[in-house]
Amino acid sequence: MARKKIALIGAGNIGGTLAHLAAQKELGDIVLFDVVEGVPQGKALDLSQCGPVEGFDAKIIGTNDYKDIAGADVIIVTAGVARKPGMSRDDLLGINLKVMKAVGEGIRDNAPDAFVICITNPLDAMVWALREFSGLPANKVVGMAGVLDSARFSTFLAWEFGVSVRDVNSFVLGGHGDTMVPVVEYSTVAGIPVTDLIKMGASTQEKIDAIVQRTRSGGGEIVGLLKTGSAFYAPAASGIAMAEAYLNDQKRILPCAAYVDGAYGVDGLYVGVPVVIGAGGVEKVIEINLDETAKANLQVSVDAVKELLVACKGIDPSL
Ligand code: TXD
Repeated sequence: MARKKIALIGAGNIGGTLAHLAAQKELGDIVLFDVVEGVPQGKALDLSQCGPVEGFDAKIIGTNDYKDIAGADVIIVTAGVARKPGMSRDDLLGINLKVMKAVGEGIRDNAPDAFVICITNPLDAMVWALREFSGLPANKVVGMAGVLDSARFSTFLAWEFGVSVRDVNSFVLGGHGDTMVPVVEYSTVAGIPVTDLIKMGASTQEKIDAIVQRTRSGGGEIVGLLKTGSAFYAPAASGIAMAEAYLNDQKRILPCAAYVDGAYGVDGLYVGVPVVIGAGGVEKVIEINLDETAKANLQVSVDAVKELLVACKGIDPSL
């Protein structure tokens, strides 16, 4: 059986980390693409030389030519500009929209059968634009945000309860931004809802509220510390989890920015919801019952995404 092919568009911090993780897990051969000459080639060479030490066989090449992504099974897009301190995700809109146009056309012309995972910010608008520009079916284009946001939520919950992160399962809905909706009712520790743990005295409502807030601004906290860029280890790990779910037909239920038409009262928008990812791409959007507060919060998030799309259409009338 031929090896799978993973194309990574953008060879920056996340792109390089994605390449390393994909190689370590031997998900397939890897093509690292960037517009900057030398960087993808240099990173590919460096990463290839990890092979003998770490014991992986993946072939890794760097390129500036879209033709090299031909036949890719999975494409992960991180191309664009990352947030600098003081810059909101939305400030990135104009710059990264142009990038999505070039990337979408590159995918359309060279690898239209791929499963495409978008990571570039502002995520909910960029994944929508990438779908539009590439023309791929909506179930084959998905955005990574929820896996990362819920990983952040789970990390903070595990610290609060003093338990292993493996026993925490947390739930985040909505857009990737300050309006995201961490849902405490559906977040559990070893199956016990966090709301019950508060009643049992293991934490307080105030502490959990603070964790929800820290999760919402989790990206900004790291930008503020790094000063020269944004988070990349956990974003890359999250993108790889989604790629593995597709490549290995795992039917994993992951919170992703997926195309929602009908569920949650959303009509034709990319928004963060739990979905099943398997060999068919996004195979199903899972609609859960939300209480009134979560519903209202989700609506705020949906409205924020809608505003971004209006702004995108203003910038590029072809959308
Ligand atoms: O949860 C999430 N979705 C995110 C999103 C979490 C963290 C960071 N997130 C966003 O990912 C971030 O705001 C950025 O928009 C992307 C990529 O972040 P990264 O940290 O990898 O940024 P870098 O290191 O600046 O890398 C971007 C690369 C860089 O090498 C550029 O030369 C390249 O993108 N680039 C391009 N590649 C291909 N084609 C075009 N047009 C292009 N323009 C820039």
